Amino acid sequence: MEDQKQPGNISRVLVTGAAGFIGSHTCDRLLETGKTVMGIDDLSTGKLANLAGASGQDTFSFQQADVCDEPAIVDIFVDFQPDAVIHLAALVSVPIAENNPAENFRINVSGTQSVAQAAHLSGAERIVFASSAAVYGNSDALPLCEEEPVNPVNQYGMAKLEAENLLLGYEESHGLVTTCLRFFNVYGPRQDPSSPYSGVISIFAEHCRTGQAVTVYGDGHQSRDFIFVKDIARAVVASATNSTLSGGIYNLCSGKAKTLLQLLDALKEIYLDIPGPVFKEGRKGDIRHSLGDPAAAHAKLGFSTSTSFAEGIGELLASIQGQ
Ligand code: UD2
Repeated sequence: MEDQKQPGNISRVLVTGAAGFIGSHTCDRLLETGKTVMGIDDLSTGKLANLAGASGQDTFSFQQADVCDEPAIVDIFVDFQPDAVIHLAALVSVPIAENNPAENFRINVSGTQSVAQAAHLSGAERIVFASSAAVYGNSDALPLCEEEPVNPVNQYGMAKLEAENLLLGYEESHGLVTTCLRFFNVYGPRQDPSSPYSGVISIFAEHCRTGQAVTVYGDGHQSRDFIFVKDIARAVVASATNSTLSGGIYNLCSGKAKTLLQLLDALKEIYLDIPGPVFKEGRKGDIRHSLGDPAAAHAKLGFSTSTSFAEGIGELLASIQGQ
């Protein structure tokens, strides 16, 4: 006999981009909270090694699949019957999106369309989407609250905004409760430092560990609101699995900004002999300052960060020691 879904009981969660940096921490967190999890990933940038902890558990399963392959995705979703979907699969690099707009659109917009349709057809109640602070563009109204007008200045931000609207359309048409979480700059263990397009903290940490000079694009005074990946995973899981929460759009941020030069100073306290940075021209599509207001996520999702910057950096550095 087929399992009957019980509204409001979120026990089965499907995660796209499961083998990625944020996806794998999200799977770990879901499993810690007793959920049955299906991870999908096309393994183009994600790694099975990130799922080493999850894979050993009976309540976890994994399928290699591309979110843009809608028939395959629909089959997987309908077969698994998720109560909630967490959509993290994405092209995550601002400069890669800038240089490959069609690929950015294919993955970040069309891929989201496939996932929304599959979530709808499989009868999922809720979907949580990894949106981005990039939708705000270069606003001076810092810290940014969710009511701030959106004005993306790069292809990546435009695609994330399009995907938000697409999902909110599914909520309107089909009642799929939708939470768009606008991630600020996420860092922590498992963020691949080997790509020049990875997050700046991971790249700088790896360069410092191996004694190489870092490259600073621009003058180094640009600032970011950095948030630790396990804090993000906690917020994502709560948004997906707490059926008393209504959907909406929320910033996930720390509410504190650091410039790249301040980040380097923090690393210099740990790696005393690192060579000075090499300065290069600023990246096309780069935002100057990014700082979020975490008040709405706190008030409506009950979320606040629990990892200080020093603790987060410490955990990241411990994870890359001896690699
Ligand atoms: C990050 C996210 C993006 C999106 C956005 C939200 C990553 C990889 N990107 O984009 O997905 O959520 O935040 O606004 O997590 N930089 C250097 N040297 C380096 C690498 C970077 O100077 O070796 C600079 C870069 O030019 C930028 C800043 O560091 O000014 C941050 O770059 P990033 O790629 O870590 O993140 P961002 O803000 O472009």
